[in-house]
Amino acid sequence: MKHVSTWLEPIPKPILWRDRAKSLWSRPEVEKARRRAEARREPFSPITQIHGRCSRSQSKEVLGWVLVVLVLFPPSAGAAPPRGSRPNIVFLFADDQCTYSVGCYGNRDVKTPQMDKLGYDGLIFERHYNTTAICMASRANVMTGMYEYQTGCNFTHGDMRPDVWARAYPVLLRQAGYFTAFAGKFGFVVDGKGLCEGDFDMWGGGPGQTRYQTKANTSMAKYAEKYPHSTLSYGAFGQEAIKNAVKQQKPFCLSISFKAPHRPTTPDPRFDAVYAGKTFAKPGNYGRDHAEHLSQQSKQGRQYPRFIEWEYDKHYDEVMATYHQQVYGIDVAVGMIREELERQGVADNTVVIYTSDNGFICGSHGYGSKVLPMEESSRVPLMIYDPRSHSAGKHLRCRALTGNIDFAPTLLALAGLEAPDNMDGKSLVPLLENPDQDIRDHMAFINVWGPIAATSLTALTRQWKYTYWWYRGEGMEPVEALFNIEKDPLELKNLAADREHLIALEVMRRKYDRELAAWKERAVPYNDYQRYGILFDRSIAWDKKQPLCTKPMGQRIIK
Ligand SMILES: [Ca+2]
Repeated sequence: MKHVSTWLEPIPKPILWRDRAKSLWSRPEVEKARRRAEARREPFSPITQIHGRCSRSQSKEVLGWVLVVLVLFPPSAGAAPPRGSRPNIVFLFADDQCTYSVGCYGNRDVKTPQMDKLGYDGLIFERHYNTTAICMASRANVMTGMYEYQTGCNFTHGDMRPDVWARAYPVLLRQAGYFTAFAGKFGFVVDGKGLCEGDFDMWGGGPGQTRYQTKANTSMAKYAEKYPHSTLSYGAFGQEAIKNAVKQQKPFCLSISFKAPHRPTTPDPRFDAVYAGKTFAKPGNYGRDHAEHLSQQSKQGRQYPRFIEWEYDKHYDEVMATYHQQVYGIDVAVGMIREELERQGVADNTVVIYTSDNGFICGSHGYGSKVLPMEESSRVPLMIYDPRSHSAGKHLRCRALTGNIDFAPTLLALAGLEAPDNMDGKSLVPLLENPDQDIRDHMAFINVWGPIAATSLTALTRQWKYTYWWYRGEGMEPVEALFNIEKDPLELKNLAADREHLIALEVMRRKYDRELAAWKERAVPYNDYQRYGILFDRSIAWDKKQPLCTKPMGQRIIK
């Protein structure tokens, strides 16, 4: 395979001797000394710190190169502007990207060198979920730190209210002095404000699904000549935003929401060679043979027919090649952004987060698409690199249960701000220091989109996943699903009827009830979030639920 840079416009590189000096600075003994000094909260001087830890010749070599760099690049020319202890934040967000599209999550068939590097530089999260696995609702979760029943925002339910947006992370960070930039699919509108362009210092966002053709995205059109496909145009936007923020000497929060790999499949043709003719290993739960133990309710939505409609059954390799090719484009854009952080001298003070708004089912259990609670749909990649943290560079993985509601509190914590009381999520910053701990016992996964029979609430813990499929009718009866995700991540065995797991079942029922109680207590009184407090209740009889099922769900255009 060709190296990534062969497909890209040449990016200016530092000249060779500067690279050499940088490589000396990154030697393990120098890095170790730097970390020791950091732990003691002392300024780091490589000249004094490495003395006695490297050989005399190594020390002289380092000193020589340091002097050369200092003469030709005096600190005022390329150094990061003073910004106290507040880091910059880069939040990178894919659309419909599952964990098995990323190499560092174990798929050897895919090429994601930049995503892998980000994960290995930082921390890879193994149990990260979107609390709702569909575009609009998930984006509202991320921005506000709240479950869907508090954002009041999803397709078929309604737009976001201005008072909810007023406590979203971009607003709060800008109020705190951050330079804020956004590009890509905003994903929702705020009543009376639309896309909220005026709440950002730099804007490359667009309405609806946005377009794969860069020139069709009005706010991004200036990048179209060089990057006609939108994915790399977002890399270029990110580079410009970083340069602008550095010029203004402000800490910055750059949020980019890529359109890829959302269907309709439209990969950048410059990457056509990456997966041409490739055969992909199918997941261990691929196909309808692995669907018999899943509820009939979960088969009422469009996910079940899409296994065939989207040809996972007959043309798996071709479908996956274009899917992974779109992810490859994002990977290149991630590299463009990280290179710019280095060029501007701010990489050491910038936290980079990479994740997706929902996962994607590509033939697992004979389904396609998203929305449902199954792992391929609800669980997504999450890599966070905070170069100042103890987990950085140690190739660590975190198994704590985390969710998309955690981003807003995390970004605020990074900026030294307290999360408002309305937020349901928790800061992930403690995990960056100690990935072995937990930040919560359980969390909810929500689906109130699609046919009402397929709606459901799920309780998650680090080990277990419990879903109550409440709907009765058309030959269906309410049914429970219990999966041991730690031992059975492919969800091949529903343990709800297994006598050996009665205790686990009962424990998860209680956690489910607690999540539902929170729903009833906190759900907004508008946009149709109240009735699910009754429909999802395990103790309420069907005859009380049935009248609530006749109410139609909204008529919005669904994507
Ligand atoms: Ca999505």
